[in-house]
Parts: sequence; C-alpha cells; structure tokens
Amino acid sequence: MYTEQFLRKGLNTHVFGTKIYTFNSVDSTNNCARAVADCGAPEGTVVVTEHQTAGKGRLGRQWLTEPNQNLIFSLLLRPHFSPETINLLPLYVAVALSETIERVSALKAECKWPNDILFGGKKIAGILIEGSIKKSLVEYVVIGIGINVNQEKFPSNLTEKASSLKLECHKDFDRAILFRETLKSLEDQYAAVSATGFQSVVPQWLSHSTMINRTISVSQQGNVFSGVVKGLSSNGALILESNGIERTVLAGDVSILQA
Ligand code: BT5
Repeated sequence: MYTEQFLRKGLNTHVFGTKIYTFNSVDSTNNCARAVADCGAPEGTVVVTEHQTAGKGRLGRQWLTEPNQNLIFSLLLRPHFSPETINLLPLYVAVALSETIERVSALKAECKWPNDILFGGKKIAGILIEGSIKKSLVEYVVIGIGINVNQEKFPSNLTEKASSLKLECHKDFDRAILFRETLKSLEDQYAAVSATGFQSVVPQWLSHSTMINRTISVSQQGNVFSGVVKGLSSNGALILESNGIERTVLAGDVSILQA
C-alpha cells in the first residue's frame, strides 16, 4: 500500500495533495473525501485507495476495479464560483487527465461528454463530481477519478467497453508517478482556468474530443433521443442538431452511434 510520505516524494504541487489520506480498501474515496470535507478538511486534500468495495459511477452505477492495479482517488476543492460552474468541472478534469495520459503513455486520449476518457472507443478513465451547496454557494466539491492502469482483465460485461493503459501500451505503469503527474496537471489546469474563466476549458476539451459531427443518442431520465453533435455551449452543455433543430443537453448518458 502507498503511504502519504511515498506519494508526496517528488510531488511538485503547491496546494493539491497538501494532505493525502491513503487506504488499502474503502467503500468509495468520494465518500471518504466528503466525510473529511464535512469535518473541515482544506482544499487540496486527497484520498487515495488501492481498492474500493463500493466504487461509484454516476446515477447509482458502479465503478469496478481489481485491487492494487489502478489509480483511484478523490480530490477536495473549495472553489469560489457559482453552482452553475460545477457543470464545467468534469470537462476541466477530463482535459487534465487526457493531457497526463497522453504525456505518460503517448496514447491519444479522447474526451467523451460528459465524464469519460476513452482510447479507441474503450473507457480508460471515469470522473465523478459530487459537491455540497449551501445557501446557493458551493461549500465544497469532490472530484473522484478512476484510471485503469495495470488491470488486464475486466468483468465480462465490460470487456468490450473498458480498457487500461497496460492493455493499450503492453507495459506496466508506475502508479505513483502517474498519481503525481495527474495531480500536478489538475493543479496547473485549475490555476489556468480559474485565471481565465472556467469557460476557457470548452475549446480545450473540444480539442481532445472526437464527438463533433458524430451522431449520438442521449438518454435522459428514460427519454432517449438522437442528433449530431455541433459543439459545446459556454456552460458545458452539449449542442445537438436533430432534424434541423438545435437543442442543448446539460445532463444525460451518451452513446456514439456513428463513427
Ligand atoms: C463514471 O461513471 O465513469 C465515474 C467513475 C468514477 C470513479 C471514481 S474512482 C474514485 C472515486 N470514488 C468513487 O466511488 N468513484 C470515483 P459513469 O459514467 O456512470 O460510468 C459507470 C459505468 O462505467 C458503469 O456502469 C460500467 O458500465 C462502466 N465501468 C465500471 N467500471 C469501469 C472501469 N473500471 N473501467 C471502464 N468502465 C467501467
């Protein structure tokens, strides 16, 4: 199991990772990070684990990983922006993850709206943002990140849609180095978009995505519709064109139908 001391060695950040809680196994690092946030933990606190017994995806779904092979952590932020800006956070995280993955692996990572990182159409990383809003102000945000690193086998229902850095590059990756690089990239990117305005993440995200002009289907609370992706609005919503009519999609599950 990684210790805080070991992970901090060579970590080149100022705020992210000032406190790192490490665990062998927890239910979900997002749950842990929310618990420490509720007790007043400062911005930049990180919870890392080797295994989750109840790893969470969005909308009650599961994040399933083998122990000791992947990168699983949550980062606590205490941002000074309006609750609406939270919609842009997955995009900011996706850009930081894509850039890190591309740097360490030379893979061309693809951002899939709203919270996936794919390679060759298979998911190699997922992002889960949870937060606490009090009196219309963001009290804190927890950014949960799962990167499939050295895992080679996935449950049968995931083999067609999940992959890992090792499966794609045919070599093992040092997870501690990947952790430090990811945290550094998250901090640098956060400083950059905080300075220029969070909307500046939209063109960056688009430069890492292959969704433009592709036909997708969107599932939104049981309602399914399709359209061609035309872009992203400044608040991070997907702009779809369907039968000549444009619509914006702020939340939902997306399947890419046409290459
Ligand atoms: C996500 O949800 O992709 C968010 C995943 C976030 C995981 C991190 S790990 C640290 C932190 N603590 C947590 O408890 N969670 C966060 P979603 O878009 O809903 O995708 C979930 C779906 O991805 C599942 O229903 C499966 O189909 C698929 N899936 C599950 N495990 C996977 C894996 N390891 N790799 C690729 N796909 C997976």
